[in-house]
Amino acid sequence: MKREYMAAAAQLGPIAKDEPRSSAVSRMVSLLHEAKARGVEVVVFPELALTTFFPRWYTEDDAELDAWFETQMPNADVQPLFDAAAKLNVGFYLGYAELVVQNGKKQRFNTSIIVDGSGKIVGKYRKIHLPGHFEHEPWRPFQHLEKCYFEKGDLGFPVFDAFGGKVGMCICNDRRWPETFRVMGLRGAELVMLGYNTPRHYPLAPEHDHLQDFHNHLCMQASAYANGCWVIGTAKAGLEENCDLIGGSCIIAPTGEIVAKAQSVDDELVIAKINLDRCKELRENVFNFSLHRQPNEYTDICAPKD
Ligand code: CDT
Repeated sequence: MKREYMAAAAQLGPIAKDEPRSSAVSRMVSLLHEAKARGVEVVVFPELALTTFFPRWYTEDDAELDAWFETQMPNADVQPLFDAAAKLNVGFYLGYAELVVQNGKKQRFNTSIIVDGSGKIVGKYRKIHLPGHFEHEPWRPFQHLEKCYFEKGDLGFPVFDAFGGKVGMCICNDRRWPETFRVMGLRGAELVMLGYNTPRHYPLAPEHDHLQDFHNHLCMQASAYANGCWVIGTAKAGLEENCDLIGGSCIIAPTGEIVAKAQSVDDELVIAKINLDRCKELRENVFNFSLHRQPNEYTDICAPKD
């Protein structure tokens, strides 16, 4: 695949609690068709894109929880998305809740995959920075139970050969941590794809609510620049089950500039032409890692947690 092409953040508006996966998938298939019609070859869907953001509700019922998870990928509900990708030759990133049995143990992850233009899965990532809380906290207006429902990802931050270059993935809260991008940057990432579900209201520091859009772009722009990579960040946005999710899906150049941004908090394609060779503007100059980095001075960063 060539190194310059049209890419898109495929933002989704709210997904209702009772909205079936078939409906979310059909909305995404429509976006894939629109992408093709507009010359786009790669699209990025949000985190947990097949369902509502279920960690906002507490349950102790395993069966109720498991119903939000996928045990196979693709499966019958998601197959139309894979079929459309192959028919249209449009690749995609997709976030979903993954349930696996590994080493005889049931494990739940917040996962994303890269699917190429032939409909084949070519990369998988499991979210490492899980935000929120472990226990039911009824004082909150809505729960954020990612720490309770998911395990920390066990795949590290891999970088894949895909879409004409080196592609990495992360998921939502990961984008706030510079280490996420630096590890992928060190592995040569030229494009980082990520999906997010970010409530406007942060119950622990509500005085920051008005800064949610700023912080969203701040962390992605800074990390794109400091690692000389493209970033495509895609929201699930809008008023979902009474929880206001920010939008702001965007495509960010290696210079840190936002080159395309969502205008709505609904289903919307945010499109820009990306050229992976532009990463060199940073990586061969101000962020020439081998010339300028001083890792001996950074050892505290990798000290184990206490
Ligand atoms: N999905 C996700 O990771 N959301 C978090 C919300 C803030 S922490 C409760 C985020 O970093 O956007």
